[in-house]
Amino acid sequence: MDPQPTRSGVTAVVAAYNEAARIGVVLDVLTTYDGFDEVVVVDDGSTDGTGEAVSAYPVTYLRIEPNQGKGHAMDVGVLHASTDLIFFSDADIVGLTHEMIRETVRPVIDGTCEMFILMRNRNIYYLHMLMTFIPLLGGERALTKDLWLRLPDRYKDRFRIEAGLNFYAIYYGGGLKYRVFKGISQTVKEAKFGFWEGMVRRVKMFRDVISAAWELQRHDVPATVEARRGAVWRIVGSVIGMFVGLFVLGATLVGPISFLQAVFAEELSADPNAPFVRFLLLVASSVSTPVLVVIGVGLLALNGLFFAGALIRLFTLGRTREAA
Ligand SMILES: Nc1nc2c(ncn2[C@@H]2O[C@H](COP(=O)(O)OP(=O)(O)OP(=O)(O)O)[C@@H](O)[C@H]2O)c(=O)[nH]1
Ligand SMILES: [Mg+2]
Repeated sequence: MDPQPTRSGVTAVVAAYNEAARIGVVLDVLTTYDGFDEVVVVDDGSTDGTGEAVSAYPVTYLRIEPNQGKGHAMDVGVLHASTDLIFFSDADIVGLTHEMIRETVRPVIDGTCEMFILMRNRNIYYLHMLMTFIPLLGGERALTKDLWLRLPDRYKDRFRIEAGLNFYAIYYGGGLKYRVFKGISQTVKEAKFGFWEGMVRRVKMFRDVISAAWELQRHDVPATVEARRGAVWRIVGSVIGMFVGLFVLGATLVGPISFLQAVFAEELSADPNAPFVRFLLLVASSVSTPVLVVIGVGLLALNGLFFAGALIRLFTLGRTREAA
């Protein structure tokens, strides 16, 4: 693979909705960081004086009216930016440091990945393995403007944005990386808006994330990945098929009835009339041994062929992808 060109210039973009009480803490850090060409605040129809809170800082202030959601506000900020790189930050975090920003931006500047996500520490993350199953939805992240422009507009909507970015960085970009940082926290919706309104907003956020993930899986998985998943399923299916074939052949060797009695001994001792075992015994007693041999060999041979075919497909798909 060709080495990635070094990317230049970083714009910090902060989407804010009613963050007058919290955005100052974030701007104190962003506006004193020496690696940003510009800090842009996109005020998305706030009604709490967010604009006045921002006016004390050397930032570019853009206002949208009325409120249109986080993804759209981020889009307005990115389209304003004239740099190759963007650093996003939520407006409600506490504990962000220059060192964290530097560590987040550096891998994207030097081309190690196309997006780097700064994950806030949560207690459950101590189980490192868990991170595989946790969606990386943190608002603090560095990425290329190119990646942003590659992402279809339907994902630049409200809280669909982070799921969309992650997916496109992995499947249509230079990959994503993340790190969990300690010492950074945020104000949750329930504290900002009151319990019930906060909960309603949280449910809407989940809805956005889930609908985006669903749509991404249905419409945006690249054809080669889709084909690879299909091949993996065929491999799983054919291995099960071969096991069934072996099971049937094993039955003919020992004698079908005594084979079933040995395999299901536990079930039969618990309930001599276990319906499923009774059914199998009935089938076994009515099928002759040569027929069982033909079925067993047939299952083994057919599934062996499926298995080999799927394996070859998987292998050739892998090669196509590497060459591309
Ligand atoms: N522009 C814009 N920004 C928004 C909107 N809603 C939230 N934000 C901003 O997006 C950031 C994250 O929003 P939060 O509501 O805190 O979402 P979260 O941090 O994922 O979820 P919580 O766990 O509740 O904090 C904050 O900086 C908000 O100000 C919106 O409608 N428009
Ligand atoms: Mg928050």
